[in-house]
Amino acid sequence: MKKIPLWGRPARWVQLTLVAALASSCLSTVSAADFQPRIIRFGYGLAEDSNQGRAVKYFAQELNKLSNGKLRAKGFASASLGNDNQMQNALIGGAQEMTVVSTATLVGIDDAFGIYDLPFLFRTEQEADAVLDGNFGKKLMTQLESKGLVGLVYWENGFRNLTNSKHPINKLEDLQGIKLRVMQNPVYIDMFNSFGANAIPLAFSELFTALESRTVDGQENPVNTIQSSKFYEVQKYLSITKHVYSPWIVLASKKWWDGLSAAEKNAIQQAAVASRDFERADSRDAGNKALATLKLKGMEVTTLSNKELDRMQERARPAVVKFSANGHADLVKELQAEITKVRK
Ligand code: KDG
Repeated sequence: MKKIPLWGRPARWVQLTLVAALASSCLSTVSAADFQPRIIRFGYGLAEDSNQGRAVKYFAQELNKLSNGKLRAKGFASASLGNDNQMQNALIGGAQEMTVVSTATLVGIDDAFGIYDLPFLFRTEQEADAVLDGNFGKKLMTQLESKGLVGLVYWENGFRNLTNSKHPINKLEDLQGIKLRVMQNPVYIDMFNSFGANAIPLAFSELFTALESRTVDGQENPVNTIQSSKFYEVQKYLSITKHVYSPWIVLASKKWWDGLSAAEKNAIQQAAVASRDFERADSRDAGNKALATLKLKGMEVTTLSNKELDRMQERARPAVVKFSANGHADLVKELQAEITKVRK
């Protein structure tokens, strides 16, 4: 029988055993020492049964898995922790850990975020994904850190359309005198006033009541939001304009974030990226079905012609020039160059 030198078999077997023991002890050391049990209050403005709510749930499940159950995100829907601006301030103060808000509501903290509200910027979701997830979108996110916020990923709110309770909107002139709720953001106010509407800035959390009481005649949002917020109950007319592609941004409190371990930050970032991909797919799938549902709910749907959309774009030009002139000329040029690049 062939003599196997003692150093041969035991050494290899011992090596494999040692490696396995070391690996498992390293993993258990990392998971034990580097994940503290934490509850993460994740506030958001839409209903629990919405694309936003489903994505928060998905994020929480992913993070639970990645942290062996130690990092537990709890979703708080329907602005129960406050509206977008109130939640941004709660994060800055360290009173809340996470939120997802419209980038349009960040202009009070960093007015450069108004750039995403310029009309007719993106033509497709794919263009938006490429720019938002690329250097341009990341650069804007990094600027938030000096304000006490950590930008993790962008989600999709979607292309925005008009609804109102007065009459169908088929051309610019139909907007004349319509009291239109807009997000609290100068680009939207200037844009819709230039269309002849009476732009009324209002937090999303107050919108349904304002529509129901006829304080405002109309509003503008993606079809997913129109459906999940049940605006069809108080709005008769839907006009497809896709005048702005609206991102959401997932934020963490920097005060809280700086106290996390590298492993915890990595797990949260991984879960955020996974939730971004889930949310975009879910939003697009739901968006394709929402229009049929809104018609079934009794909304009268019209689609503005390219000629009318060109007129809207021309009429909104002063709003774009004004934003540019407010210290953002280079940023606007940079974004337009990025879009041209991805369009090729
Ligand atoms: O928390 C609600 C926000 O996501 C809100 O900004 C959504 O598009 C929106 C709007 O019209 O306010």
